[in-house]
Amino acid sequence: MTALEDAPVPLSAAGNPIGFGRMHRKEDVRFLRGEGNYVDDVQLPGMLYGAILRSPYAHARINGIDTSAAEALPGVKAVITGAVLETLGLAWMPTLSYDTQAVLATDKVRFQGQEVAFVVAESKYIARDALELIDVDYEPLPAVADAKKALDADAPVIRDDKEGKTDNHIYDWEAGNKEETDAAFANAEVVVTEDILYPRVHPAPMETCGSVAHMDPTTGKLKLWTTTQAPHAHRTVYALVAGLPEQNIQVISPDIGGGFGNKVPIYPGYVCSIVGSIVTGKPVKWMEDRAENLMSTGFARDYHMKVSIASTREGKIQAVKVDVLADHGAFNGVAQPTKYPAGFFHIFTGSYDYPAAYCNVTAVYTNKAPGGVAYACSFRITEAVYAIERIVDCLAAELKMDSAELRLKNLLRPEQFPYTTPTGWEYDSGDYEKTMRVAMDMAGYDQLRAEQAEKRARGEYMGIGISFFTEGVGAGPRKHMDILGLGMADGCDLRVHPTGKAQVRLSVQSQGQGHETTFAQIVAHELGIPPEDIEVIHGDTDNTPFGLGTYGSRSTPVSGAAAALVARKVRDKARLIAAAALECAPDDLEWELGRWYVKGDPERGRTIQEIAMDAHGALELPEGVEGHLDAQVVYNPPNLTYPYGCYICVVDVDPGTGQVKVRRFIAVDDCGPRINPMIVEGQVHGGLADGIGMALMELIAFDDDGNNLGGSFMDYLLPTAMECPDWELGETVTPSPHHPIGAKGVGESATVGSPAAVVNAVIDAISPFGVRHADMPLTPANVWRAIQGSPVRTDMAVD
Ligand code: MCN
Ligand code: CUN
Repeated sequence: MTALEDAPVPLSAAGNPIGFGRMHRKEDVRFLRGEGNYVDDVQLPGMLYGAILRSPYAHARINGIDTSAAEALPGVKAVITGAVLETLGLAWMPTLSYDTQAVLATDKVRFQGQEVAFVVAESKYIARDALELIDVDYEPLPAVADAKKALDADAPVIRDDKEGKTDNHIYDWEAGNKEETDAAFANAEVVVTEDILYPRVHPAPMETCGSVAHMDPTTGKLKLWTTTQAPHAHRTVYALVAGLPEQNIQVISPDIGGGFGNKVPIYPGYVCSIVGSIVTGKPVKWMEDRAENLMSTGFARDYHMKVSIASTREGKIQAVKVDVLADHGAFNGVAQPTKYPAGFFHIFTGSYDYPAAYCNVTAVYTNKAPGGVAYACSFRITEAVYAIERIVDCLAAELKMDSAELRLKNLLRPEQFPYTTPTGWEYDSGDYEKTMRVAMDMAGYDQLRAEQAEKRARGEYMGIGISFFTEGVGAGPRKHMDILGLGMADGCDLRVHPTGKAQVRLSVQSQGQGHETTFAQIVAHELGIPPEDIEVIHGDTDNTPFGLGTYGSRSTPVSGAAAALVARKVRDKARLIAAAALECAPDDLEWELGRWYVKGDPERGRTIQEIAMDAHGALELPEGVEGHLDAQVVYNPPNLTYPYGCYICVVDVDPGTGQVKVRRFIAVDDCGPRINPMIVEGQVHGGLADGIGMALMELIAFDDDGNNLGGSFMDYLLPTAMECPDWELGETVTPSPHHPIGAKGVGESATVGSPAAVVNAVIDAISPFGVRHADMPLTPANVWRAIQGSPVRTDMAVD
């Protein structure tokens, strides 16, 4: 491993920064050699294979299920239906949320791809063959895939399993101050309103979801290798919902090939693999294929937003309101750990200074797969950022004002922090204008506008789009968040071995974010032990302290704080031991990276490695100091952290074909101090690609009968290097005041912030055709339609 040149801290013998700085990822040694250990790599003696029979209909009554032919197929060990689950007391899904969902459908199927039966067989091929032999007597029912139509009086009632339910309405919820907002709108000089859709998209991680369950019939211990971002939360939820004894459940999430939120929820397949193992007494592996992943696991967004903004003629924003119709699919199975039904949507007021805001959200059931949140989302902040950044551009168009000027006029000022938003959130720190100026300088904003004007005169359509976003990450203070009553706090254990090498145990779980490297760097930064001497252990409930997992970019804000604090606790203990060894008072000692030394006599000191040996050795330890060099903490975050950034996108649009070329993308992020700038840049690169994908091509589309039109990567388009420019990244550093190392999360920033920049750029490019807004995805056909004055279509994926 070699360090990169600009490491700002002392380097270890291996060339790694002892602390924060660029360092190649420790985990890449195995990933680059193809030696990662994913769930599908788990092989156990006598293992059987499961496959799920899924509904071909979006809505149909089940009049009967005949499994006899499948059971008779040689090699089939069990065929499990909802009726079988009932006898085991495992019929209901732990949805991590407010709804009930059968693991396997019994009365009706309510979305295409819903789980109906589970086959366990000697091979995955036999299991798949057996699915075809299961005879389900379906009686197709009218389906509704459109959120607005789902509220019509004559719409088919999807959730007739809920007693007394006669419509598809789920909830109404509101936040902010309606009276003040209405008053601001009534008195405003300028009001702009736009219908803005954030369409249904999917996280589409590289590794699909799956699990290997082994319920040992002799010990009663369940080992579950599974694609989860939250191993401890899953374990407790299995215990709570299925009544399995928690001490007998071990959840292991080994290497995970990407999560992006897709691996927060519990899926029926996980439960089926457990049941398969209980029934057969053997380990059972279930891995979904790509089509199953795209059609039935947690999708994201599907928010229909009517957004209004009020301002003075000079462009001072006075109020914003958003009226949302939220399509939750057939079950309100949104795996989002906030206490609010619409998640953190009410952080929708963005980065601007205005007094009044109000949102109301109505959620509906449709005959579509459940989910709605996941995909680098911070639980609906994505939708909120998109809404506000789009409507600010619409206001700029109405005022005929430059969109950068309008933003600069309204950004929160540094002296306003900590800032309480009109909907009650406390932003921790920020210097927004500085970040925006850095981005504008990098972009050469004025030259770009001059180039655009010149090109327009020649009939060429270039667009410049800005997005200034504020994220809220680091779930979270208990007042805002829980999972089925579990509060948000992360444990962290640190052990320094006699030879001065260390192990740090985390409750969070990496799916590609590089935790094995960055958490070693945090401990290195606090203790001076080289990062290559620190092993990071995670993803195994038997070997790590309790905590609620990785999502909402919470690992750095919460577990990162825990890691820093546990290292400081070890450092404090080391001081007492060093004082004993040096025969002085602890107060006489001073710390420098990796060493306690005597004030005024720097030659006399003990390195952390020497202290580790003393702690385990024959040294007479001072009164009250136990042996060994280790510590534990549980970190209870006092607030979210609020990273932010300014993104500028430059596109060229061909008005004849509607083709969009993203020519440049400037991204300036402020996530406080960067533990590993290279990893942060990697996170931003990925998120920017996500943003281009969502803005220009990604869509889970349905026809009127609820048929999913995007079951493969031929129709669900993902961006590749071909669609991405060379990213131009910048940074500003504004520490979080309440975090021990000032760091804010960044894993979702670019996904949250970038779609608006791309869409704003495309709309800016085609604004001469009178276009003020067009919905994502801005495929060539949709851009062309917008130019022709026709609405975009979101009922077709590839178009
Ligand atoms: N980091 C840093 N300095 C900071 C902030 C973060 O060096 N100031 C580093 C962290 O130490 C960590 C990485 O950046 O190695 C991301 O940290 P953080 O922002 O805390 O996010 P999490 O580790 O909690 O990751 C979750 C976040 C989410 S919620 C989604 S969704 C997403 C994302 O991360 N999914 C990803 N990025 C992903 N990246 C990959 N490769 N795969 C996914 O599934
Ligand atoms: Cu919402 S996607 Mo990330 O929080 O796992």
